[in-house]
Amino acid sequence: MSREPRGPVSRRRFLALTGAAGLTLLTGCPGPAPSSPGPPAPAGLRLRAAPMRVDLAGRAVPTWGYGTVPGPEIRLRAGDTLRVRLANELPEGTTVHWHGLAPPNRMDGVPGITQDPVAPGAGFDYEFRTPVPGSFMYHAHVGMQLDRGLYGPLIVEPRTEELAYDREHTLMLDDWRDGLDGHTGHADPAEAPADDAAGTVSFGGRSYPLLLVNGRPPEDAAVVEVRRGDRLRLRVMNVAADTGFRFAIAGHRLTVTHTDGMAVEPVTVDALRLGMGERYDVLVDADRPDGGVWQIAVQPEGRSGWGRALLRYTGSDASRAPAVAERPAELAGRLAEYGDLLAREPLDLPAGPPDRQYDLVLSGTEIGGQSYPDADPLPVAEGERVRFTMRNTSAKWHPMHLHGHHFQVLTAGGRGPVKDTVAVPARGGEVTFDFLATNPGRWLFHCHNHHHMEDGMVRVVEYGPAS
Ligand SMILES: [Cu+2]
Repeated sequence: MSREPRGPVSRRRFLALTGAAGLTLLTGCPGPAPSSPGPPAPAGLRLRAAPMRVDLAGRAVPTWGYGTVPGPEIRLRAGDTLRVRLANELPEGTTVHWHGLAPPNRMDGVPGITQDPVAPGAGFDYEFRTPVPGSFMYHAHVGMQLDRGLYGPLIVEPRTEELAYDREHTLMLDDWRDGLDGHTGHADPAEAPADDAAGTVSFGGRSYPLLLVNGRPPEDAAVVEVRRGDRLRLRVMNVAADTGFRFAIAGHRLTVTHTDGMAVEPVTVDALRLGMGERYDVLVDADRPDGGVWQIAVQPEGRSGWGRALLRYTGSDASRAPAVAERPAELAGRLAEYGDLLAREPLDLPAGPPDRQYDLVLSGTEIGGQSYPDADPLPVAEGERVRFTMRNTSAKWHPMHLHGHHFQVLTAGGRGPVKDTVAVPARGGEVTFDFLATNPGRWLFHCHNHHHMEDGMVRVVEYGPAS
């Protein structure tokens, strides 16, 4: 996929590295000045997975994480080589999956498919090039480990940034119960989801006591600081196990520029919907003449609960912050739907019908009538144009994620967004996407509701000879 920059290069943009969610891992380097064109090439990054405590509004609860929740931000430039040494200090095996990236198969971090879990006390060196820029995530991919704190943001910057903005911030949205009730995140049969009322948008059925934004509960919200007149870039990422979110900012609109890291024609809306595993980049103009402190609203779809962060104009009185539970009208405003989004650079797919097509019914425990691990591989051959059509017969939405590839969602006459995770609506909802089979190996295709995944909503796309 060609990534030629279009449009003018920003002069006012700079990298607000210190404003990002976590630390930038820059081993052996003091870090760039804010006006630097980009961070130095990362080398020797280290991720240490270990038991830890996370402070939830003054309550320190035990979890597993990479030192902080979210884990440290990893930031590279397109074409760099990611080198991460995973040190496993957990009492069980673990791996890291690079969500949205297309690494060589052996670096994909999926136990039983591409990699044996890294044993307790052992380490593993992940190393691969990252040619495609975008907003990605990394997370553990063993059992329900992701439901703990084992996740973080991974940003690949383009060599030439085409967007103009003054500062940026990453917001990771999560559902949380680790350490709060002795629960380690495994599905509780007593919480088996009941069917929702028709028309309810629901991605899962479990209850989670807290929703976190950048590891912070609503009572101790993360603050995004802006100056009046700033254009802010937000990278919003849903890393939850069981919760889809509606996202909005009181008093401000959102201009969507990317989905799952891939550029779309800009469209201005009031709210986003993010299934688990999805990311949206938006631009926000901090244009309130009176400044202030504004709710960044994170409302779960189809269930109770509430998360938030705060947008604070520098110098504004923090005591003017909105009440914790104040829900802005923008949540019910215009929503960015897939049909609104046009790929800036559609995938370069061969013309004509697909070489191979799979029609897959999503049931909640099965994909295409089979439940993993009692499931056949889905064969593809290198160079093929492959089509997946998914029809959801269940009462929950399913955010379906394909490892190792970007796909073209076939909305808007084939010019829909290029993504790696796509939410298929409940009760008969259908989504079709095409991808080009260019990354040989065995790749997971699964629901990013980790409970549904554990229940069998997993298939393996397996490269083999052409049929
Ligand atoms: Cu699902």
